[in-house]
Amino acid sequence: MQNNDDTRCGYVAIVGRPNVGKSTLLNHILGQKLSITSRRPQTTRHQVLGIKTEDGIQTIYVDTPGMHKEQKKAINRYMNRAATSALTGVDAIVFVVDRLKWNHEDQLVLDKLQHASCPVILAVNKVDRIEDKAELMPHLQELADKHDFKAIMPISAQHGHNLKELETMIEGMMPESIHFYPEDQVTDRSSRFMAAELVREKIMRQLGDELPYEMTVEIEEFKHEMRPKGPLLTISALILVERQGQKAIVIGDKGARLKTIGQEARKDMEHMFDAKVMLNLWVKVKGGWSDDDRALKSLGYDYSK
Ligand SMILES: Nc1nc2c(ncn2[C@@H]2O[C@H](COP(=O)(O)OP(=O)(O)OP(=O)(O)O)[C@@H](O)[C@H]2O)c(=O)[nH]1
Ligand SMILES: [Mg+2]
Repeated sequence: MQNNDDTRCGYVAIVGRPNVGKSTLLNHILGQKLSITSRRPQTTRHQVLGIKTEDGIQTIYVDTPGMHKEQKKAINRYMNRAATSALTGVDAIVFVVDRLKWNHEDQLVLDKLQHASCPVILAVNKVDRIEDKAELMPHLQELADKHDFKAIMPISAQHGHNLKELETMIEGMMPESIHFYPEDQVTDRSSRFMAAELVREKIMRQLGDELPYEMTVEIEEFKHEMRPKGPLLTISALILVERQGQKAIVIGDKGARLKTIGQEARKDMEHMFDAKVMLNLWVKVKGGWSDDDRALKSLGYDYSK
């Protein structure tokens, strides 16, 4: 921890509806993969901190689940709550939207932001995919009329467009303060959490449209050993689904899909943990977990966080 009067430190919430590119933005700013991403909405389920300390400024980014209207299940209520709770106690908010598409869920997020007591930057993401650039300017003007944004910035989280400018603006908003985290810490999440998320990401990416949203991953074993050739991690993960049919989908023909999921997750884990990884995956049916508060809690969906 630093104790210098010149240091600055603060929190920045990254919010928006599902699939607009919030986690991609966090990862790009941090320069490493901390939060999982996929082309499916509702990929992020928990708050994930990304901590960046540079030139005496510590910026603590809070990635959040996409806010959405559908609240039928306990897990959806959990996700919306995890997103909304990030709006309080932060020094800045980055509200991410997808190009020129403004829908009722963007409006839902904006309604929540009206109560925020800190400045809001609107980041119009995925501009790399706008074909007719002439459409952008009038749209930005329309967005400007919706709220008193501190700034409206067209960005591409994936290609890095305008991200330096965005970061500089955010850093300028961080208050004078001692640093809350050691300089080399990049997240608040445990290695077990990261391992579970990487498996979930590969499932989200592999399963495309037949994807069971009703799927979660629990780490049962996470063992670290020193071997003559270097460190070895043995990780056993349980993939929980709601129904038998979903189990068959995750496993795939003769186990082919589960094998690919395992290979891809292991590759990312070896990179993340800088160790050899032995990954064991199992799939189990546990009906009703996604709408059961107690089951959610035991699976790490903790409302107090
Ligand atoms: N072309 C393009 N695609 C992007 C950009 N940013 C994100 N994406 C893609 O958009 C999809 C969603 O990105 P995520 O970062 O997972 O979105 P999210 O807002 O975190 O989504 P949830 O966690 O579900 O709320 C992924 O396929 C990304 O690769 C961008 O700047 N340009
Ligand atoms: Mg996300």
